Amino acid sequence: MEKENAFYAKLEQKGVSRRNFMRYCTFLTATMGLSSSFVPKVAEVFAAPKQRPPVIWLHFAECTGCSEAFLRSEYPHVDDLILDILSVEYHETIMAAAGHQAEEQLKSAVKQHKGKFICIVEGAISTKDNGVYGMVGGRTFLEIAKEVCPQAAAVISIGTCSAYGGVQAAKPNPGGYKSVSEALGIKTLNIPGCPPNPVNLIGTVVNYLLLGKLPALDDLGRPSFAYGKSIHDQCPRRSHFENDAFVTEFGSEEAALGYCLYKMGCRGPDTFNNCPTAKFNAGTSWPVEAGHPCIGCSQPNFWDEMTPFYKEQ
Ligand code: FSX
Ligand code: SF4
Ligand code: F3S
Repeated sequence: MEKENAFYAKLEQKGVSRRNFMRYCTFLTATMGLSSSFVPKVAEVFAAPKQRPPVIWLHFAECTGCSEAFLRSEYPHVDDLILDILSVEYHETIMAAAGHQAEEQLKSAVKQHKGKFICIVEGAISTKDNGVYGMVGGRTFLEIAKEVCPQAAAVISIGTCSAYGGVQAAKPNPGGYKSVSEALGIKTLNIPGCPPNPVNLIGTVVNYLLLGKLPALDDLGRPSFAYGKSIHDQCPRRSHFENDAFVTEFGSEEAALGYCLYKMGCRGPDTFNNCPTAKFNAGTSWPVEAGHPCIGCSQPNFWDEMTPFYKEQ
């Protein structure tokens, strides 16, 4: 109880009321596909954590948009999230250490938490010519990943680059870039999206802390709670041409269809993610709601297969 009170006092100090925090937990619980009876338990994971799994977060070839999206998650403030439910041992973007000191930190964290840490990987890995086209601190991404990932309890590939290769693996792919799973020949839990929605990573971690296991995955290694439906199946614009009332309102089926972005090249029918319900920026909006067609950023090979963007396929 004391722990919980301290947590809520800390949130209040940051301007997050208990009511807003509970609203966030309700949203997170629904996103995870759990019934509302789990809301208090989800809140407890944050307010009175029983364990803080060590996390080692690696950066390879990417734009850091995945970390940026995560660091901008609205509730709870990321420092609470990181400090209270995870023990982040290594993360190049937010750690104080740099240079050799950072290299040392990685080595000692892996040694200390061998077999117990969650390895979150951002970015793709160069495999051509022994991976020489992508290096950190004089070592190739491939070498670092081969050393660190097999020692983790679980490897989470965050972002389309890490999950499927992303822009680095787009044709002609001169560096022989591959996803973490392909480059190492291991199974990873994939949270694609360029960038992915932070709530899908948080939902995955909370699922692990709450139920003691990772969430159910589909055949592309994605948590089904987030990637089980296509964008199109959940899109509010869809109703405009499928709903007779809207067709009447717009005057004709064609006019109602104009409200849908399919003719602007929307790839929503071929893309699986929960953007229409999870949204971005604290639930403000998502691409199609903002008037931009979905470009398929959560799908494997989207740079090759979904392009040219803005053209009906
Ligand atoms: Fe890739 Fe993440 Fe796209 Fe960027 O680091 S999924 S390029 S948003 O940032 O890996
Ligand atoms: Fe489907 Fe895109 Fe049209 Fe929405 S805007 S209904 S996702 S094609
Ligand atoms: Fe990406 Fe399409 Fe969602 S472009 S962010 S999967 S709407």
